[in-house]
Amino acid sequence: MKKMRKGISVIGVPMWLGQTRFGANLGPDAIRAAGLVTRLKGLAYRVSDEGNIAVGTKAPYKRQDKTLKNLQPIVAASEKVAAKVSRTVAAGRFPLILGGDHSIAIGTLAGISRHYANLGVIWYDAHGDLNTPETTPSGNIHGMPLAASMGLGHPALTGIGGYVGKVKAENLVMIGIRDLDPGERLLIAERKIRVYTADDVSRLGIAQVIAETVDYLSARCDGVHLSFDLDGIDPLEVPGVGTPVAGGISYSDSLAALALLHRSGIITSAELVEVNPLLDREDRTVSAALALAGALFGEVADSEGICQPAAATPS
Ligand code: 6HN
Ligand code: MN
Ligand code: MN
Ligand code: MN
Repeated sequence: MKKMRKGISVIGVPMWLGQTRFGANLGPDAIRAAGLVTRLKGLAYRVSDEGNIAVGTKAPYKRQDKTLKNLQPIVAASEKVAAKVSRTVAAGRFPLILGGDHSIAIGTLAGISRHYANLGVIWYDAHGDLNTPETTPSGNIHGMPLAASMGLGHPALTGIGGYVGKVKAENLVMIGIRDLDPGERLLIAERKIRVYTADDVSRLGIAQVIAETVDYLSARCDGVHLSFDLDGIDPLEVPGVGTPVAGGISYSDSLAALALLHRSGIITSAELVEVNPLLDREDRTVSAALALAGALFGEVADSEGICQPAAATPS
């Protein structure tokens, strides 16, 4: 299992066409403006801000497939994201991708998985994002990235990066889930995907859920990507997301989850998605994204770590 690396590349993907609310495109720059790079540098990482990937920003096209909205600009952006992320991994750096809506995960996983035989994925989200054009209730592609990455859905999406099948069902752990469409439930049951719902987290405690996840993935995977959708957290605490679902994992448990993942050393890439600054005038969501990134890289320490807050797992 590769360890967390010292060089971090921050890559913004200002995509909002995977859903319908303008503003998710402002996520990357809002998180930067709040001080992300300085904060990570303060933890003794070498950080390079790679800027934003140029993505389509046109308002949704009028005449288009109602089950695959804005397919063309999303495909074009995903190829660019995949290429950029792949170069980052090849250079031995940790890719930290800032969204943008969750459709960007199609590109990030395409760029990352080619470097691993068995990429593990932690999908922290209220939703499954396992829809296909056949099962989608909305036509929004941000509800499809995990299915596409497993090879299910439109060929233009499943084939991003020039290969099909980035994530195997048995290498996936979903955490925070509380809103699934019927087709998604079926898929989870059929493929026996490991799921911890928000209720499971309340019942078991976040420490146990993360401990089980780390044990499970470290036994079978050669790298682990964390795909963190901010709507996994309770929207009463983190309201700036486009598709909020009541309940969810608390903000403090979410920080603890990422601190525990840091400790585990298993995370080799990560993305923070669905931050929409326009839906949160108090900027709590942007602050949360910043604190979550800090926790993932060792900022939030338990009492043992107070004297060595910057102690990162050596690369
Ligand atoms: N996300 N399951 C719903 C859909 O439209 O397919 C919601 C998807 C939300 C996706 O939050 O990344
Ligand atoms: Mn999502
Ligand atoms: Mn692979
Ligand atoms: Mn979600």
